[in-house]
Amino acid sequence: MAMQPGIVLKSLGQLYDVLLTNGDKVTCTLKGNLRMKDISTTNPVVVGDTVTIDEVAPGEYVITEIATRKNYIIRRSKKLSKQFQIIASNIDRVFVMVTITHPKTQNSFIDRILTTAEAYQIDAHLIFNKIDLYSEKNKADAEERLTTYTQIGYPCHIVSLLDNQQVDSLKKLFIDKVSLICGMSGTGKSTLINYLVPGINRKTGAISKAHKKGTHMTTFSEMIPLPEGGFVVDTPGIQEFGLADISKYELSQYFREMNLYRNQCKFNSCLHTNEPGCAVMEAVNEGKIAVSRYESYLSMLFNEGEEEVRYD
Ligand SMILES: Nc1nc2c(ncn2[C@@H]2O[C@H](COP(=O)(O)OP(=O)(O)OP(=O)(O)O)[C@@H](O)[C@H]2O)c(=O)[nH]1
Ligand SMILES: [Mg+2]
Ligand SMILES: [Zn+2]
Repeated sequence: MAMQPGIVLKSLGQLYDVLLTNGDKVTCTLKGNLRMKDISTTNPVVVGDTVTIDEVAPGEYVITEIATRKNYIIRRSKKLSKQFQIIASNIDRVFVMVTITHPKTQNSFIDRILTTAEAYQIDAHLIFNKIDLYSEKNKADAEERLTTYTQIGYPCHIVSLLDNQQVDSLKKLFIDKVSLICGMSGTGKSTLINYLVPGINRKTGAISKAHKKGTHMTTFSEMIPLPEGGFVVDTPGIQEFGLADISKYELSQYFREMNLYRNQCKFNSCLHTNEPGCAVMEAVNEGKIAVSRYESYLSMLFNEGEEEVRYD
């Protein structure tokens, strides 16, 4: 076998499952000097990477090259920590799995991932799941959020994954794309993948009764080929996403709705916090920008710190 291109489906310690263009799946190690190249990230090769494979001995495969990533999604190792891990790369579409209850997803969580998607121009959709469990109050909350995000331009879907008919309507959104499903533990990411790929049997876990939280069933990302074309990445439940290489001055440009106003701020360097003549703050006060989105913006602005952790 000569050199062959492939795509990384799974990373397990020092071993990587790679799908070759001829459809074969092989387990590979990493060429020694490649491992050292990028020591700033905890994981040199990630799910979604396009790689070159060499068969160095019969049945022994080595990754010799990693193609430049067109994008990647990162998570924080711990809340507020400066340690990041790449979850997956080369994504076409992100689905944020949101639940109002069991567990409760905060808007700030949604907005962090949307910001990264925006920075890389990755298409983003929101799936509000578990409507079968929603109280009247939960429904009102879902409706309000749905209105906010729809108005900004993010397609929103409201479903119960227990209802096959509703899930069928989601299926077509995945065809021929590399999609990533992300969300807190227990929101139903693996459940959705079990619908999309019959027979895959991803482990799903009941929600803890005491805390209404997920139990971290999925522990590492895996990219799964879809029967009708395309791939989907199942990810572990995440506490907090990292922001990809975004400076404070850029940040507001990744809140789509702020772009309508930010050029009208009095100062070019306006960060929209307390500057006079800030058109963004005025739009918030007039109800043209959702308060929750502005709060997410402020929390990202103040939590990221001046010295950005940069990855490339
Ligand atoms: N009532 C209800 N339960 C659901 C729905 N969707 C998923 N569940 C249940 O929620 C629990 C968690 O689902 P998972 O698919 O394991 O969640 P996950 O997002 O993959 O969680 P992690 O792998 O821990 O990140 C399971 O018991 C599912 O059966 C839904 O629409 N309604
Ligand atoms: Mg899971
Ligand atoms: Zn401003």
